[in-house]
Amino acid sequence: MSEKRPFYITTPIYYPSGNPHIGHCYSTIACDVIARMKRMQGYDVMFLTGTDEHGQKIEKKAEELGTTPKAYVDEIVANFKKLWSTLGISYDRFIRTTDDYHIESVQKIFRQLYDKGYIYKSEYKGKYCTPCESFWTESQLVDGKCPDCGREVTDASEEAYFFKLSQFAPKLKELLLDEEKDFLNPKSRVNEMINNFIEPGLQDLCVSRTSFTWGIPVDFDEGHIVYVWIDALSNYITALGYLNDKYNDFDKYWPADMHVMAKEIVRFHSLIWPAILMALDLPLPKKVYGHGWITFGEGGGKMSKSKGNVVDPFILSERYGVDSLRYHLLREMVFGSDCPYSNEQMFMRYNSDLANDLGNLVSRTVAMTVKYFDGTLPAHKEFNGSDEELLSMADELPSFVDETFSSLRFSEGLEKIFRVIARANKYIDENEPWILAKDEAKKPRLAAVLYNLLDTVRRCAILLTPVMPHICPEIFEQIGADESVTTWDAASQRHLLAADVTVSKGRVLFPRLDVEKEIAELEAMAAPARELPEEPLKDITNFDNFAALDLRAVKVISCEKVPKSDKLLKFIVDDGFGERQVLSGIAKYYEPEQLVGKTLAMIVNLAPRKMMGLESNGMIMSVRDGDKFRVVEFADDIKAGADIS
Ligand code: ME8
Repeated sequence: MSEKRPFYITTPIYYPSGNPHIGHCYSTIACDVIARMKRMQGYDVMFLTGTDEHGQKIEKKAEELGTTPKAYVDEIVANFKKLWSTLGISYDRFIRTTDDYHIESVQKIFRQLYDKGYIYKSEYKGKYCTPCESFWTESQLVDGKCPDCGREVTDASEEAYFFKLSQFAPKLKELLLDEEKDFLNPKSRVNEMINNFIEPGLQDLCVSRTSFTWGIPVDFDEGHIVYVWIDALSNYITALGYLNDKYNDFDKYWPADMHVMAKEIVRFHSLIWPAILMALDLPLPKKVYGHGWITFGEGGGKMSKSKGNVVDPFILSERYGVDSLRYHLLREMVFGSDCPYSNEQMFMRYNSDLANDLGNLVSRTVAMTVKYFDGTLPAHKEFNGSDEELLSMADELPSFVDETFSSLRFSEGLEKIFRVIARANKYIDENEPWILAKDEAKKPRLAAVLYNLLDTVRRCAILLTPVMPHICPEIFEQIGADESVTTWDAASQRHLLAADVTVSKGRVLFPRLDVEKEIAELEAMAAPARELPEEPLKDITNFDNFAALDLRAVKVISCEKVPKSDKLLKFIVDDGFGERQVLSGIAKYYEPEQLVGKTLAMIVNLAPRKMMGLESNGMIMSVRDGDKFRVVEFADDIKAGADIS
């Protein structure tokens, strides 16, 4: 038996500096589709994803929230995993850069690079963008700001280790221009890398920091932390067991077949990463793909957590189906370009492609098979030349889908599948089964028409399985296709369904959406949730209860702390009729002098109570402000004793 060929595909490892959003979903779904397709094609797939958990940004965020970096990331990583499970992401391995085995390997990698003379110690002076964890030279800044995200950069100067990136410039240029290797796609990124980074002269890269601690320590020089990108990029090999005992798959899966990411981090994957691998004497990944951004809102720009314009993938997949969301993202995004995200566009696409074309084709075909043949087609069928166009269109699909999906050109591949689906719908109208059904002599022709339709659905659904892994099995069930005829190879062959296939009616796969209604509902959900007061509303009472309370404005004559109590203040107030003593538990929020002379609200007819041995005659009213209380006060010209109603 021949060994399965290995196939190794990776997503970027995401920063858990905020919860995952639609942008992260795109890269991850894209990789999932390729991984699923390759598995169907018989490859032994390793699909890796994970989280990039070190660095100053995470350290700061945790500090702001008063927690530890690890506790902070643990929670967000759990959300990433939950989302991947919701979206049916079939990753084989999930790496966290805080995993012990990864830390151990990175320390060894750093030491190897140092021992081999590719890392040296010097002083770093330059600009640093904290959100991007990137160092920049003055000349790389755009209007004095970070060229990636446009934010402020800060001066940084410290003793640091440097990686001799400059030395690799000629080899990197050769790699990028090697047409046969076709290392980086789309090609526009090749020019970008050469013109923006290699031609101006690659600088050596600062690869350690001493100004924060949340990272992997350089194990031979205390106080130095490995630069987060060296830590992060190494994940692609540490996750296979490179320089650790956790896994033992390095020889099997390395070099990676594909690293997938968006354009802003292509620089790290097509320059720094290959240079590190060259320095380590390791083979280079075969392909690097830098797709565009899903953008959101009028200004465009990469949708990110920091801009707050996030569409919730949990809500979308729950309301419209995971497979619809997967389909939409892949169908809309043209590889290499940015793609604005719009719910409206998603609903239109859903209605036209999924509900009208695919859903309708399946339900009409199954319904007619049930209606005209009680669900089981007769063996005797009459095919004719007019069937050829539909069948040959389907013949062309598998190789085209393989080629386009494998190079992240999902929209092209999907468009072609849906052209066949549209052609099949037209084939129904051309053949008018409802007319054929009226004439017993035409039943063999009717059977052939329905069989061609069912078999075309089968072939399309096979190719759609990686994109819609939840719905396609339902389609197979409805059209009576068993496992033996739904393999990837089976998509290339005509007429594999049993000649006497039996269909079974199922649920409506894609119920039509009322676009306006859905948009309104999503908008309502997006409105910020109202923060409810801590105290729930009390039961209704009658007017007499209210009228029984005597509420008055009172003037504070004196105020002092009650000895041995950190809560109580003792007031002497004028209630308009005379002076009285009252206590109030607001000592934590006011210095006594602040309150003298103020006009406050008070319930004056409560029965006297004793607190800390002192009598309190009434209750000063205060209002909750978060976890504090503030007195209810009036303007000075309100007279003592004025009643409140
Ligand atoms: O850069 N459109 O992590 P990150 C499309 N930790 N893709 C998007 C996107 C959008 N609007 N937003 C995010 C990092 N992505 C590093 C990576 S790898 C060794 C280290 C996807 O959380 C896209 O793949 O900022 C992008 O490159 C990645 O998330 C950035 O994720």
